[in-house]
Amino acid sequence: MAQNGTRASGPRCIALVGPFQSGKTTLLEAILARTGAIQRQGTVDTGTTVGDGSKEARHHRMSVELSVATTSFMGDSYTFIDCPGSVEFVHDMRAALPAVDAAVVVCELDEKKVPQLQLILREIEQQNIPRFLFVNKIDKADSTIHDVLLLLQPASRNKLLLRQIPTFAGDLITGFVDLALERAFVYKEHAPSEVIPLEGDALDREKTARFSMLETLADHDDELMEQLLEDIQPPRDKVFDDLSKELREGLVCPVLMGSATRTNGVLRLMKALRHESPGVADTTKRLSVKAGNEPVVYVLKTLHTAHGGKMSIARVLNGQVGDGTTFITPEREAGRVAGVFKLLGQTTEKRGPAQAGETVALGKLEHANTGDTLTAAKQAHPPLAEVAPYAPVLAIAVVAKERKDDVKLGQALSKLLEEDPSITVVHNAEAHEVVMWGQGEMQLRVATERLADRFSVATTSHKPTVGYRETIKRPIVQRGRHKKQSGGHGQYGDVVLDIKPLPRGSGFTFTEEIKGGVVPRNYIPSVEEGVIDALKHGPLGFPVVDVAAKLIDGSYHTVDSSDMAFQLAGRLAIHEGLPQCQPVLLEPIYQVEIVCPSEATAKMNGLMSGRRGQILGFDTREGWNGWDVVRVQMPESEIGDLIVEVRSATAGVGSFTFKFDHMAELTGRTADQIIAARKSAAA
Ligand SMILES: Nc1nc2c(ncn2[C@@H]2O[C@H](COP(=O)(O)OP(=O)(O)O)[C@@H](O)[C@H]2O)c(=O)[nH]1
Ligand SMILES: [Mg+2]
Repeated sequence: MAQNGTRASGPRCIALVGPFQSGKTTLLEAILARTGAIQRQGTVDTGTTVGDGSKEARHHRMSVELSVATTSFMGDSYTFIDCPGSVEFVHDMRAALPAVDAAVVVCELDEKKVPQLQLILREIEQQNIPRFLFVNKIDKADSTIHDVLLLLQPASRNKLLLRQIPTFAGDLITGFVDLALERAFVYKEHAPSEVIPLEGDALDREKTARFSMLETLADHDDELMEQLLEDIQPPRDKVFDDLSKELREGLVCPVLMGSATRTNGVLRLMKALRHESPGVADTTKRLSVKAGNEPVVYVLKTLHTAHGGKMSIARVLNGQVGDGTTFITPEREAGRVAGVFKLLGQTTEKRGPAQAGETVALGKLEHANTGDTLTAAKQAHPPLAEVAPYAPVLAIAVVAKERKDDVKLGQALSKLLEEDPSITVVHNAEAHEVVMWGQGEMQLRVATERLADRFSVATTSHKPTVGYRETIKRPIVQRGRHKKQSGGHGQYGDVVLDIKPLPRGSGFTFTEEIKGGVVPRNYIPSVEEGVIDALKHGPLGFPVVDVAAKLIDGSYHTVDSSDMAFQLAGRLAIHEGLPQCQPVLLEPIYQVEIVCPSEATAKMNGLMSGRRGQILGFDTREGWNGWDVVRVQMPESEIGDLIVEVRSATAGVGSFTFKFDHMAELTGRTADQIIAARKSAAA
């Protein structure tokens, strides 16, 4: 084949991305088998693939973190990053994308999966990553494949360009025609496809399809446009050059096809990557890596392995990295490399220094995090990319099964967060809970499994405590007298409080109007302390808010009065007064913004009415063809597992963000149940 003049050289780093279950892990396996990195092609169903090698991934039969494997093809090194497709694990992909030269977006010809494809493409578009589409599972497709572009184009912001068309025997797809090469191939199972003559019906279809491919390319190439208008056949090299150039510039997204399970179309994909994919030189330009001799690397993933300790999977973008290379970031010293490893899934192999373009695991960089830009230069390199995780949508409270593991749990959690920055941990001091926030049920389940398997901390989990409060609806003037006469020294404190409800959101105020020193000045702060303490548990069992307490009267005893006695008197007044003030439960109400494909918008209505939600309005989602935004108000307790239902109503793609809005009174049966539950928990 003619060599393309602008072909990138050196090691490549390619992301395999796409909807859940589209066949990325299987495709990686096929690539590794085809390029000779492994002897036998394993399968996901038997748990024998290089990707998904972790205990959790095998257990759930799905990718729950990215897998990295390096192979070589025709003298060049290629590292593939197999990214999980589930939205819950999307941060792994987002954080890895800056490092790659190109992405292969694996998809299926399934209308139901188009929104998921759109979601993934959006991430790639936002980071300007050159991308190919690989239409997988072609062995299952039928003749409707003619409509590939019709089905998939709406998901993509740039123009899809069909590079191959299938050939049929009856309804079965038996091979393909490569429109750039103008050659026909028949698929052979687990063997390279065979070239066959291009003739008959296939030739006619090839002519039409090739013309439309060239037309798409000509949109950005005037010379080609003229050639097409004058019916001149452009030279093959020019077509390849254009394909490569327009791919790099993000103008088009070439579409290839095949079957990962049968290793069909895999060699073509590798050749397309070899000839058309950008290399590290383009990527350093895209990321604005400063030229120089010093090493610059981007950390795309952090792992804590059972044996090797901490590993930072990193792409070398400039210079050379070896044992002993000492890195800094703009904020800190990141550590000193102890071991450079080649990765093949879970297998690590120690190797020599890594050159620009290579993707390797670096050992023992104690203070390097996912997303860091590291350099060994004296001056830190500005961050090449900043990928903030999405705000979490689901929380669980985690408790170590054994009390003695409390400290270990804290340490394990911090390692877990290093591995997956899309999880956050919040300590709820009021409820004495460690609350783990994440992107979905599966992610949190896997997180607790990792705590047990990898960090040896067994935990249990439960729903986090909702931030209920209570307040009062009526005022009262209440006396609180603490008096004890036992033997010698007695205790005496006596106060009268004017207790009043305050408007919602005011919190708490304490004032005094003591005349004639009936309560001596020095005891007044103690009264306030006692009141504050008593308000921590109101008559319904919750912290009391939106109350004013004014100290208006009282009495004291020259010998028996003390700070303690006045504190107790203050508490007593609250304890005895509040039950008579018509206490009422307050629950936190949140403003929730749900995003979903428009077909699912109507379902959100039903979802809300079942969850005491109130719809505030609908809108089309800006910049998202076929998506809506639904704004609702909803109690915190109902948001708990909302994501589970939103996802199931939207084939996994819907999501939401939320923020606290206000506290609202809650009465009736729901309130009674909450109060009863609190009482029995306290008992
Ligand atoms: N028929 C068919 N099934 C495939 C193909 N590629 C993958 N699969 C199956 O699709 C399922 C999901 O594959 P997997 O590689 O785990 O998808 P991932 O979630 O994208 O990594 C598995 O059951 C695979 O065996 C293919 O080309 N043809
Ligand atoms: Mg996978």
